[in-house]
Parts: sequence; C-alpha cells; structure tokens
Amino acid sequence: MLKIYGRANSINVRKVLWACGEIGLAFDREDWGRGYRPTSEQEFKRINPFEVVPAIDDDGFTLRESNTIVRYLATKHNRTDLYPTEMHERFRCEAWMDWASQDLYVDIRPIVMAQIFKVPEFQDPDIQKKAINGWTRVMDMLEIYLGSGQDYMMGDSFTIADIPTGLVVNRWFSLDFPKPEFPHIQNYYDRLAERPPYMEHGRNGLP
Ligand SMILES: N[C@@H](CCC(=O)N[C@@H](CS)C(=O)NCC(=O)O)C(=O)O
Repeated sequence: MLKIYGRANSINVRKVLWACGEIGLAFDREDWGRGYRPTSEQEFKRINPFEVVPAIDDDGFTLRESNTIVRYLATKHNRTDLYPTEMHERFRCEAWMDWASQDLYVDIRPIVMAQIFKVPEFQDPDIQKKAINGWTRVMDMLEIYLGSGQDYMMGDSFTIADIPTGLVVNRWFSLDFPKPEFPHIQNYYDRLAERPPYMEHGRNGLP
C-alpha cells in the first residue's frame, strides 16, 4: 500500500493527501517533520535524503517533492481528467503548479514563520511588511487571472493545477494580516470547498 511520510499539517503533505482524496486512493501515513519524528533520522533519510516532507514509498518505489508526487499518483492511476495528456495542456498545468509553489509561495514563509511557528527573527515589522506586499502582489495576479473567466486554474474543470494554488489560497484566507478584497479568489475558494477532499485536507481549519 502507498505509504506517505509527513505530518498532516504541512502544506506540502496536504497536497499529496488532497490528491489521494481526489483519486480515491487508500494510504498509510506516518507523522514525520516539525513537532514529530525528526526527518534527520536514518529511517526517513532512506526515503528522502533531503530531510523534508512529504515523501512516499509506493510498494518499494520511493519519491520526494510534493508536486512530483501528485503528478506521479495522477499518472499511475490514469487520471487524465486531473492531469491532462494533450501536450500543451499538460505543460500549462505544470506551469501553474510551478508558479504556485514558487512565485505564489515565496513570500508566505516569513508570515508563517512569524504567525504559526512564532520564530522571533521573523517578527520584525519590516520583514512582515515586505512579505505581505510581495504575497499581495502575486495574489493580485491570481485575482486578475481568475477574473478573466476561469473557474479553475486550467479553465472549466478541476485539475491537479488547483492543488498547490488551492492550498495557498486557504492560507491567504486563514492567516491574519491586512489584505485587500479579492472577490474572484473568494469565489474560487468557495468553488473548491464543494470538493470533500479539499475540505478534509485543505480548507480544514489549518492555515
Ligand atoms: N519542495 C519540497 C518542499 C518540502 C518542504 O519544505 N517541506 C517542509 C514542510 S511544508 C518540511 O519538511 N519542513 C521541515 C519539517 O517539517 O521538519 C516539496 O514540495 O515537497
């Protein structure tokens, strides 16, 4: 059976859990990472020498990197509805996943470090202001994109491109800081809420 290594409150582990829910996959999960067993233990490093969660062991095949794991699971289970096979559509989907994990994510970390993990050096108001401005700028791009008539990242239907973005959007609405109204993102957030796996692993009360 598929085994997932990683704490269920990690945004990157939640991508994999949400994907499993969409695909309808059974899995075992072990808590590893901050607050649980340290990823520096040899048992974890055998699965992922880079010491970050998530990682999986799928009947002896080990894999790391959350977006890659999501793509692997969708491919393995032939979910072409979730991960398009037409070449241009496929690479548009990849681009959105990369964008959400890099550009959309880069300024979240200082806010999470300050608000969730209470790390003293991130409490600096200048660091927070810079992060909030940076995150808001890129969320504004998402607002414009969704406002151009897109129900989901790939247009009319849900795909795995929505998984990294949907988790960032949940974080946006869950963390407390001054933010503008983004009605199209709010609609997207509510549309995703129609999906039980999102409610279980994404919009589940955790930022
Ligand atoms: N690029 C990696 C990033 C993984 C990552 O940074 N994971 C964080 C949790 S979200 C982690 O392992 N933090 C250390 C810990 O929990 O011990 C991925 O997408 O899988």
